[in-house]
Amino acid sequence: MLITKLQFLAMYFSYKYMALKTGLCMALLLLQTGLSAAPVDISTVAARDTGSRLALGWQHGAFMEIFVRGYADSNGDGIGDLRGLTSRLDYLKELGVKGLWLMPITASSDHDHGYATTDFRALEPDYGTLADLDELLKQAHGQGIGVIMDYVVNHGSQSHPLFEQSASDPHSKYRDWFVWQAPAPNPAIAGWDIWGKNPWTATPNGAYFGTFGPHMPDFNLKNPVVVEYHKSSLRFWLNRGLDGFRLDAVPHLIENDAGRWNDQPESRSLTNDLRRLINAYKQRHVVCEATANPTAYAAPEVCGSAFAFGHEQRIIKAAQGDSEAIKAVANYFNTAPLTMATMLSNHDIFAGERVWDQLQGKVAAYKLAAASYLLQPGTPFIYYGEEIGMAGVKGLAGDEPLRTPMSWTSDLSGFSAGGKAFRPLSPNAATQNAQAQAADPDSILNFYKAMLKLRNGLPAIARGSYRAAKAEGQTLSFQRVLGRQHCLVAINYAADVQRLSFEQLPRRTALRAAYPPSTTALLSDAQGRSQLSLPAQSLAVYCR
Ligand SMILES: [Ca+2]
Ligand SMILES: [Ca+2]
Repeated sequence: MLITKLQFLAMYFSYKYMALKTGLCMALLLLQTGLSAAPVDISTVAARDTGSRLALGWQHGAFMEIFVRGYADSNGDGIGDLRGLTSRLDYLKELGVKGLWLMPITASSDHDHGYATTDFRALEPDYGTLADLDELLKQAHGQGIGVIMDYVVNHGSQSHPLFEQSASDPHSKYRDWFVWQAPAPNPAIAGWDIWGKNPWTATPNGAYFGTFGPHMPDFNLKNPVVVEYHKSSLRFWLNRGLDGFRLDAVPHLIENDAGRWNDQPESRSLTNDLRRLINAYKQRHVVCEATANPTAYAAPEVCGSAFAFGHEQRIIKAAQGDSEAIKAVANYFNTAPLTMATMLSNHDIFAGERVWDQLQGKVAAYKLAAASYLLQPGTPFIYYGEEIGMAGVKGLAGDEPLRTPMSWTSDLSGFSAGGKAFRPLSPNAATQNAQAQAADPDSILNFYKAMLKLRNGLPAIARGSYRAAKAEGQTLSFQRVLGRQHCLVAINYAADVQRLSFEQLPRRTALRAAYPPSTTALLSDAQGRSQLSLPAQSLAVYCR
């Protein structure tokens, strides 16, 4: 363990301070040759579950997806960090979230999104120390909030020390940790094509495979030693008290050949192995990114939960009054597992721009989009800043417009003690910032609070069944039932008043208004039917 830390520090400082590079690298070499240890910790880690302080079922509450780099900077260097995040737990608690998903916080070569991992058991130095993580977990658990983090099983960074060894020496003992072939397969003959690209990269020592490009080489997950390494790395974090993982890109874990690279049975089976390892610890949560087949990966015998890709686009269209999309939103949970992880958008541009930009800042539609997924089944994942209507930053490349500093205030003073940031603040920070929104009772932030209060106060909304879904014109209604609790959610997406009718309610019952506050109950008749007029672009929730 000491050796690993020394080696990590040596690598880190050699990166940071070029002048010291030669001397420290020699020290590193001496350590390696003298003790023949791996350049990163690959030792076996046994499970040591210290239990959980979280309430049973905490993972049925809403999560916040957080890009730590963009959340809150505690030391004035312009980069968000773990201490900054810890200082904002009061805000998250008051909002009503029950879980945090941290985008990768492990050491990476990209020094940005973090998906190009260089050490699966070390933190990104810019984010802080393991002691900072322990403190975050302690304080989050004290607030009843669980913390899961991204874990990338499929690939490492091109500058992961073990990949570097496997690349520089075909006889390296780490060669079989990655997917090598010599000579490189000819894509014209072999037929390799992943999203229009050849996944093989030729080098003087053979060609390696990278689903997501040359900078992120795939691990060879047919090698049991590699699988054990990742399992031990998952245990490393679980043993510290982490509450689970968001497993990245799981349909890409294992490839068989050019025609069989996506969502292979072996990938599902390995995903299930990892889920079982995590769920063997008390009160942990796992969610998978499985764009290939989200509902299949949400099955209990695969990942248990997976992001509902596609549903977010339907909700955004429904919020704009598209009646076909409203039908699709109504029908989704008639077949999809109730354990789907839902969202309006995330850190990837393929899942859409910031909601504010997609809805052109139309606040009424924005609130209905939020209500649609926060009141439907599934575990909602709010993307940081979504709850205040943060806009993307125009003119940045790729996914960067979505990954900007949180607009705590109208300027950068809320994000960083130093008043600076690694990326520009959102263009609408003057109005759409947490401070201003908290003070405005009609703000998007206060609407999110109200919706999460419903979720947290009504078990039927958080984890009840889904029934009587009905889309009519530009209106939607559905019912959520758990035990004796029976809730009706009715949404009018239209620009004028609409009369909605309902069936399958409890018979001859007065359902009290849960939202908006009202003293008038909704009465059902002897057949369990009722009617209601809803103002333009509004919603109502009634419960027995
Ligand atoms: Ca910082
Ligand atoms: Ca793979």
